[in-house]
Amino acid sequence: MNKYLDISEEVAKALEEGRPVVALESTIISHGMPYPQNVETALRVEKTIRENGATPATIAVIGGRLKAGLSEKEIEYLGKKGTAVTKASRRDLPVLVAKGQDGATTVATTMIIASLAGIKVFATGGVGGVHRGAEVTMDISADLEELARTPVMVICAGAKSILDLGLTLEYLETKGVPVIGYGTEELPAFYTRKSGFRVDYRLDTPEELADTFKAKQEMGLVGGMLVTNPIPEEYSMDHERINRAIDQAIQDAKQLGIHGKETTPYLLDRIQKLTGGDSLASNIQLVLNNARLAALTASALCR
Ligand code: PSU
Ligand code: MN
Repeated sequence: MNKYLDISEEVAKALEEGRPVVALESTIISHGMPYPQNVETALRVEKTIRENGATPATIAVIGGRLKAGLSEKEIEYLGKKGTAVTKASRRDLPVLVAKGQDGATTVATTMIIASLAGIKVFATGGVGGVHRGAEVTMDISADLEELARTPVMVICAGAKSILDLGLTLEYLETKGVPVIGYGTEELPAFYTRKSGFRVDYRLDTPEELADTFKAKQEMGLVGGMLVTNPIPEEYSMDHERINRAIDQAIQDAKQLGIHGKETTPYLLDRIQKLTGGDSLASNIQLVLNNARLAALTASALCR
């Protein structure tokens, strides 16, 4: 085992016995939602995974240790600290580990640590991507590069239109990352089920997801797979309304000179405020929906 990695007792036991485990990220807790909804959601997500037959492994860096499986206390700690915790992507890990510091893991770093621990399925809300205007800023999330190199299946609700969805799909195609629509031919846009962009393939069952991932791995093709699972109809938002909030948030970010790693957390927070919390309610529901699918898929992979 990697000398910097700590696997919790519960997660280690499940892995040893060949039982399904689902990884969860912690930037969504510290930077993706406000306290206390962030902690409540993180614990509800873990519960949902258990109810669907798998073991949750929330991932973070605590005191310089890579953690696969957090206690309730550790989740509460990260949630309360919020944006005071370092948002940790691939480039941040060396310094955090060497200095013994804390970090909330993004999709990229959660994939790295999940892979070190031997966890193959990871559920979250949204992934990073190519930002609008990236042809000038070059702001492309390290999440995409991680999907190209690290063997973890990431189950998300598609990508928000804070990103350039078309360029994000092009980037993933270049990097050889399969983008799967779960029960849909259309890329879901996080808060809504439709985006106007097509996914590469539609798959309809957890077994099909598991078979596809297995085939990719057994052929020796490096990298992960992105599963986009549309938000349930009853929780999806009105297109016009959410897109107006997103456009406004992007304009505000520009005016304030927000850039780099602050961009995504700023936009998420601004959108939540502009929609009077409705987007947060949708966000929570889509994460629970992804957790359910991830648990079923991890179970299928174990069979
Ligand atoms: N998108 C969301 N919610 C999130 C994030 C993205 O809808 O919480 C977080 C995830 O942790 C993702 C990260 O990995 O933001 C991407 O940040 P960046 O664009 O700086 O790579
Ligand atoms: Mn960025």
